[in-house]
Amino acid sequence: MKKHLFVNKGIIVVALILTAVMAYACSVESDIKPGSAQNKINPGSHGKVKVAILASPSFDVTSVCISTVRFGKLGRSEGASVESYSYLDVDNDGDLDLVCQFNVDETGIDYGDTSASIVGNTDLGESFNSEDMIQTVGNP
Ligand SMILES: [Ca+2]
Ligand SMILES: [Ca+2]
Repeated sequence: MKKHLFVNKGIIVVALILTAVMAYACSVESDIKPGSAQNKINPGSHGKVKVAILASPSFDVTSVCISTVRFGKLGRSEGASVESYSYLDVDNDGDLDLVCQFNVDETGIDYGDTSASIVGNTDLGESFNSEDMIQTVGNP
C-alpha cells in the first residue's frame, strides 16, 4: 500500500514538472533575412522582409499555424502578420525551414531598433517565440 502511494506521488510530481515546462513558450531558432548576417531593415522603405523559422529535431515547422505568426519589434504583442510563406532549406542542414514574408510597415520596427522577434502558435496551441538582431538603415 505504502509503495503504491509513493509511486503515485512520483507520477504527480513528474506531471507537474511537465505542465510547468509546457507553460513556457517554446524557444525556436529564427533567421531574419536568410542569407544576410547584418539583417538590415529600413523602417521607411515600405518594403518587405523575410524571416525564416528554422526546423530542428525538436521543432517541426510544418506544425506552425501561419495565421498566428507575428513579426515585429521586440516586446510588442502586435506586429506584422504573414503576407506569404514557403518552405525552403535556408540554413542548408537538409531540412525544410519556414520562410515568412512580412510588410515592414506593419512590423512597428523603428529607426535604432536592434532586435525583432517572431512569435506564433503551433497547430497544437503551443506558443513559440524567437528573437534575432537587426540593424536599421535609412533616414527617419
Ligand atoms: Ca540573417
Ligand atoms: Ca534547414
